[in-house]
Amino acid sequence: QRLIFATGNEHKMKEIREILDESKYEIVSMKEAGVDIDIVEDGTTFEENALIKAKAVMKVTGQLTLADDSGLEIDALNGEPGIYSSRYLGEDTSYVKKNSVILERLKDVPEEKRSARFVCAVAAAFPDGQSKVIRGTMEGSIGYEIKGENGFGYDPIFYLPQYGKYSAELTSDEKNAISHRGEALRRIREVL
Ligand code: ITT
Repeated sequence: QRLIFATGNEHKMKEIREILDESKYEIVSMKEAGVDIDIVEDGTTFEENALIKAKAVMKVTGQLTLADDSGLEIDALNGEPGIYSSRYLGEDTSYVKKNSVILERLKDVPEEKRSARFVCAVAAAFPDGQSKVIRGTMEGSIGYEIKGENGFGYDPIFYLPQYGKYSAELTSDEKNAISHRGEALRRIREVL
C-alpha cells in the first residue's frame, strides 16, 4: 500500500521508515512525492496540527497521507514547548542552544518536579475524505546535562529513569520500541 508521509523533517522520516514495515507499505516522503506546499500549522493541539498537515497533502495528491505532529511537554514549564517545540526560541536556533536554555531554566527545579513527556499525534487522511488521528506518548524527565549522540531534537536532555539513559543514548531500535512515535504509528497501522 502506497502512502505519503507529510513531513519535511528527515529525522522523523527515518524513524517512520524504521517503525512501519516497508514490505507492507510503500512510504513516500513529501519531497519524493514532489509536494512543495506551505502548510500553516495553526491548530491548538498536536492532533489538530497533524490533521491539518495530512489533509493538506491528501488534497493535492489525492492519495492516502499520514502526518506526524509532535513535541516535548515539560511540566515545570507549564507544558512548554509543547506544540511549539520546533519553533521554540526561534526556528533557526540550534538544538544545542535550545537544550542548554531549557537546562538553565530548570536549574533550580528538584528531581521530582522535572517530569516531561514526548507526545506524537499521527493523522491519516484518506482519499474519500475520512480521517483518523492517534496519540502516543513517552514519559520521562528533563536531565541535568546534554548527553548522547543518537536521535534528534530534544532527545539529548530527555532522561528515561527506567533505562538509566538519555533518549539520545538509545539505539534507534530501542527508541522506536518505546517512543511516542512508535506507539502512535503502530496503533494507526491498524486502521490503514
Ligand atoms: P514537520 O511539521 O514537517 O513534520 P517539524 O519538525 O516542524 O516537521 P513538528 O512541528 O511536529 O515538526 O515539531 C516537532 C518538534 O518536536 C521537532 O522538531 C523536535 O524538536 C521535537 N521532537 C518531536 N519528536 C521528537 C523526538 O522523537 N525526539 C526529539 N525531539 C522530538
